[in-house]
Amino acid sequence: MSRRLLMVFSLALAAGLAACGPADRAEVEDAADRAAGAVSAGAGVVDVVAREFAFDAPDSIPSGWTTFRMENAGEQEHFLVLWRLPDGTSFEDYRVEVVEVFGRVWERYTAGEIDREGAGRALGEELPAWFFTGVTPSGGPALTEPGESAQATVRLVPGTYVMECYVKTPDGRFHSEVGMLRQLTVTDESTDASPPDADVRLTLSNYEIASSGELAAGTRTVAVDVQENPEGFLAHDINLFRLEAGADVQEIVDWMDWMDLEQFRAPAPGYSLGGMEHMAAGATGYLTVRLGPGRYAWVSEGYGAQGMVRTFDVE
Ligand SMILES: [Cu+2]
Repeated sequence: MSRRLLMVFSLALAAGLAACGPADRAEVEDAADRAAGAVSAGAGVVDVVAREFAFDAPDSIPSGWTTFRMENAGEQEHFLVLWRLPDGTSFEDYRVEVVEVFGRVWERYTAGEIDREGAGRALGEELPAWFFTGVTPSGGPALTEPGESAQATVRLVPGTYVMECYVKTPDGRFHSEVGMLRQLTVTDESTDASPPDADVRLTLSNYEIASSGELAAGTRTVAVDVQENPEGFLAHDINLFRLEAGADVQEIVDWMDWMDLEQFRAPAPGYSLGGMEHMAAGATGYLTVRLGPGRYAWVSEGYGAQGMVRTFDVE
């Protein structure tokens, strides 16, 4: 079953969302960060504030290499995944043909009228074909703890995109359903920005996370290459967690299963530090993160149980 199904629902949509200007980042980065490759404000940088329950973000941005800096100003975990809609499909089409249909199926599932398998089957039958074949998962900053910021650099082609977070509230409502679903237009004008240099590369395949090397403490940039994606609709992503003493990686893997009615509800059982949201096969994105000494885990949403988990230590 796909995660992309999630991009779905949310009748609440962008209607109530106010667009705010970029956050004031003057205080944010220190000299060490800049030396280590963090971006400065300017062309190709988009500041987004995530909170309960909205993205404060621009409505329109240039295409090309783009760095999203997402600050989580809320009290629950949030992420920002970008879905590019097929040409000729509008955000309103998406709302009516995908969001509303998903909402009705999910209602039957939560009411116990259908089980998990039945819900998956119903979604496969009732969502439009373009949803499965025409939507391009385009990355974005992954799961991020309240009070933290995450930085992800992706290459965007012009088009109409959906920005979404579908973490669930403690009582089980998808964030996208209560406001974290928003349209983003990517224009023909290009940022002319270049991708950052990477310290380490992660390669995502079915079903493995391969790493080109070790990460040291400091501000580091990780390239994420999606080599292949499974059949169906759930493309690979990667989420970074810092493991506090006593943390159970299996508990995090179990939690990252949005189709389970009890899982994927804030708060997560680990300290989330961003990552790279779902991307199409062949795509590369870059995440930049500040690492202190400690134990960490990369976890792929939905595929941790198939082996897409990797723990590592930073000295
Ligand atoms: Cu959220």
